Amino acid sequence: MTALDARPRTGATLRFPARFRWGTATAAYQIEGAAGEDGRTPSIWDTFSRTPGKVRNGDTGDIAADHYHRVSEDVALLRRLGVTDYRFSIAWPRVQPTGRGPAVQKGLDFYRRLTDELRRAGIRPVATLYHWDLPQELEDAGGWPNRETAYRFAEYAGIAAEALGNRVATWTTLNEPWCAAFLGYGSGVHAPGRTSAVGSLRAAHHFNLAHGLAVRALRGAVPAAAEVSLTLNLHALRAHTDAPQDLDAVRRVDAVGNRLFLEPVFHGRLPEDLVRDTASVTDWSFVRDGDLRTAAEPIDSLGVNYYSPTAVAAARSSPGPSAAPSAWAGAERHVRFLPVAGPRTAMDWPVDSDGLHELLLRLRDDLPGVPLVVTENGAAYEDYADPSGQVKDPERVAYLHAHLSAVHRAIEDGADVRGYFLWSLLDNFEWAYGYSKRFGIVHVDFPTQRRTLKDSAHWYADVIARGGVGASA
Ligand code: IFM
Repeated sequence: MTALDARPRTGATLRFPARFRWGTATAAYQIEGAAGEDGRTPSIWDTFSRTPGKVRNGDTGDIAADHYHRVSEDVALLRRLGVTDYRFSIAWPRVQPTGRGPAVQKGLDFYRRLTDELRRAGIRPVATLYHWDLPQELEDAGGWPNRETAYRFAEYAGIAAEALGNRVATWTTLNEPWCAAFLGYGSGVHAPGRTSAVGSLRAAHHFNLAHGLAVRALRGAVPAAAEVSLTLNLHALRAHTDAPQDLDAVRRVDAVGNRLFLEPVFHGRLPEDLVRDTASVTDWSFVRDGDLRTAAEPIDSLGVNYYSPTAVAAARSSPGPSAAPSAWAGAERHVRFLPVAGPRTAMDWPVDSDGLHELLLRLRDDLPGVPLVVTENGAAYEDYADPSGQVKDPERVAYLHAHLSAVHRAIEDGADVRGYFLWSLLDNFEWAYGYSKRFGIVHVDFPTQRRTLKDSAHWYADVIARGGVGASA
């Protein structure tokens, strides 16, 4: 019997378990604004977005969706949606501006206010400690390739836990460490924009270490009922053919894109094949005794972010030296990334909900007993308010319907999926794309900061109210 069989069926054709968590997700730098207020100092994204040519249109998160000044309005939106949970991130440079030493109370007060308002609205606060905004001072001291950053992170986790421990229901240590390590320190398309294969591998290891240290700090400070988690953007991989070379290309991408995080965190070991694949770059001597045990501190659930699958084939010719900065240490000279067929979002990402189902079933098989939560899923489209003030986004509704149906199918197939967080509540600062991409189910008119519920927001509110989706969107 799956979790679905026990519940009464009403309205929705595909009904989710009764205690399923319905949420939306955001991140501090993408929505808060108030970049220089109340003691906040620059993060690597403030610096990066001010560096000419790094972010489209020279956009920055200085004002973003001005959430810092609009908490009540935004919690009211969440209440209208009827979400059970809200996932947000805490800005490290707002709470501990230099990444060292005592906390800034005004920074903590903001999150006290937010979590109090959420709790008054009956919404569970789900806080992420790191969604990419490293205090610039720590980057200047070496950033994530420097082991010391992991210890700084654990200290910050302890500060946040002491201050907010009785308010936050679920703590997530890191959001998408693959992106932070490999886009930030490998390909350099994200902050801090460094391009070093060994730097990206060191950063990844220090993220795993920081995660484990933070889990310990959290467990020591938050009530036993609070959940502790980690969110990964796992890659749903498809081999071009069953030829051994294509399967080996998938293995390499899987090693650096997925198993570099899954194996330390759930099994306390490094993927041995990745260590071999990267032997010309590093001997991994930055991994010290005990690190992998620390990374494997038990957690209560795994957060999974999914947008689209990744298709991989073997490189066409035998690998020569690669000059281009890459996010795929150990794989870069051996693989080709292929387009996936089908409709595309405004990010040019393929719409393919089977990838989410495949990923959840893989985790069901690889991590038995680990509850899963889809902590991000959603799509960007070219949205605008029409003359009547409505924002019609049928493609997003279709995307969400397909992906929620895929989650439902995964639960029917035995995956222990406990919740779904839609990315994103609000249109926001989409990193290197600036404000040119809109992921929100609430439209933000940035010059006026006026919020308008898109059709998808009304649709999602209906899904939550009915506890599931219909057979079609
Ligand atoms: O906006 C991002 C988010 O910050 C992390 N996950 C992917 C989203 C869409 O690109």
